Amino acid sequence: MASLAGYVGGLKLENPLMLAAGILGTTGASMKRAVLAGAGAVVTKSIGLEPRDGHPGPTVVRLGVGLINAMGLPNPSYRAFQEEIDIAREGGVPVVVSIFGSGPDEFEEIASALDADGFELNLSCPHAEGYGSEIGCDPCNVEEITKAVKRSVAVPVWVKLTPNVTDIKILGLAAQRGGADAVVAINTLKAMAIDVESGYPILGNVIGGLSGPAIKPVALRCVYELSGVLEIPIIGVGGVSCWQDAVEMIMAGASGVQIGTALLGGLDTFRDIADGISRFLDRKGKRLDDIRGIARRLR
Ligand code: RRO
Repeated sequence: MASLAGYVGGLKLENPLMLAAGILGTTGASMKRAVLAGAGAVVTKSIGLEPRDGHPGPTVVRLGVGLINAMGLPNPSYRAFQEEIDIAREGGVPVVVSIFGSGPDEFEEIASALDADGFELNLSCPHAEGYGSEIGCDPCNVEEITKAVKRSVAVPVWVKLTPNVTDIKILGLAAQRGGADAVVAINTLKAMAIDVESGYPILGNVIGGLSGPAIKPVALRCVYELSGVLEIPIIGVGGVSCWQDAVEMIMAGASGVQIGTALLGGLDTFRDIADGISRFLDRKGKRLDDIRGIARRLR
């Protein structure tokens, strides 16, 4: 079967499929499960300066096309997280820590205190006051925060971008100017749901982020647009549920692919998708490098 090994955003991976931030990434044990199931790398839940309970419930609405969450950055604080990273690292694949903060100083403090294989800067959570996309939709912030973290760590730094802007390319270029080793596209799309019997918004926070199959075409478009302007690698994420979705991401220009919501259907998803990609490459007589960005070259 075709090898899927290669470098993604400065990390050597056995395969380009990763656990996306926010799913199963709070404990070392759950991240190790993802590794055993075949993940080439894992990204943790986003970790901040202080412990947070997150938004009031309900925090998740399940829809036919995916789900809307408004978890609200619940996390134990970076001061209580190194042990979980160390347990996850026992799995033998890179562990990338997703971090959030209100500005360059907070990001720097958190990143410089943790020992990890890489950092993913969350500049894109769509529903947290003062964090995520509230600061990450401004390209100056993206550049400054990326620079600050790059100055303080020696491992790869990825920047996760918000799709809730007119032109995601401007944010990607800002991350690149800041020295990012890769961009990750996309975080969830701003969304809501209403209970028609009562008229109440369903989520405790009213507004949340949509993930799952509904957003895959949006994520694919973002990866495609970014690959037209960036020199740094792009990691595609958003609604990837089967090997064809992952191949589409790679054909749009992605070097790596993260999987999140689809894992609610089981961790076998990692091996199913990896096997599907390998068989596809064998059938076509090609390697991963041959198909990366092919949709841009063929148009
Ligand atoms: O915790 C969350 O509510 C959350 C985060 Br940090 C994020 O980046 N994206 C999202 O949809 N939810």
